[in-house]
Amino acid sequence: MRSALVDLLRHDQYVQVPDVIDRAALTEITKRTRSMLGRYASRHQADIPPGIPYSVAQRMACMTMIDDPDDLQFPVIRAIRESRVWPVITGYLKTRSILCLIPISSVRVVAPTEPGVALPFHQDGFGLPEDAAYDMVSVWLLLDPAMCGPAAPTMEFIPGAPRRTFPLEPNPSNPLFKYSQAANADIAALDGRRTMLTIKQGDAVVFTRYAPHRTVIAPHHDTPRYSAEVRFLASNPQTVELFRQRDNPVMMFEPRRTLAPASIDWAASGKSAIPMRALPWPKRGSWLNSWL
Ligand SMILES: O=C(O)CCC(=O)C(=O)O
Repeated sequence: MRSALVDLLRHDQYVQVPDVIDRAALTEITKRTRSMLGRYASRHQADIPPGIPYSVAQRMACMTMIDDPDDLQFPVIRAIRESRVWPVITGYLKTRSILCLIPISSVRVVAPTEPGVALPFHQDGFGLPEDAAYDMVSVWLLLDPAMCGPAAPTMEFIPGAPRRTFPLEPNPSNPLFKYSQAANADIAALDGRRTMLTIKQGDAVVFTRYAPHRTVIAPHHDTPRYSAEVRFLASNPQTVELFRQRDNPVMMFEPRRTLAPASIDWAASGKSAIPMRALPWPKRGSWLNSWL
């Protein structure tokens, strides 16, 4: 089925989709996210136990930390799977076999008092081979507050960017992001199109690996913003092999079954293949009850 949202995503490299997560899921995910980020946010990176996928520099934590590692239920990913954004993902990637890349799916807090955590312009596909098989879509969800843009930090995008990965900026504005900041010259060439987003709680911004985007913390912002970002690729022989070689835990969605990592031993990551299990997928919405 042809979809206007998919067409827009192809054209602009990003699209806003309203009302993606329902209130109950949103409330619970936000509660867990706040508590998890609160545990680490005041620490220094050196204090974070080894093997925990947490970046103090960016105030972000890998998605699996939302759950007890013994019972990986992936509530944010499930909520997306059951939402109106799913057909946008499958439509854009042209397949119903989808893979979610867990290590770069995260929750994050951006506080107006910490301009150092603002990511400069970057594209998310810089760590992937430049080939159509590795196209990627991110689903970014606003968890809290009710809106970002007016009073809370937001994001800026450049619509209609070319489908290529820009080189890295040789003089990054913040050395923390020297491995991700897109070259200023490439951004400047598209400068006139910069668009600052106003995003409602529960809305998603869906964007491709080529969409240049950055965090915006403005002087008038006075409210911290909590968000989640989840990355999806087509599940095909190339992506499966790449992430197997990298020992990256993935979640796999096929038309009739869902596979998730059976456990994630982050400390041992890179040493062994990650075991998978079929995820029980009860009727729409009912998993939330057991998880709440
Ligand atoms: O949340 C932000 O401000 C930046 C997020 C981002 O760059 C991403 O999800 O790729």
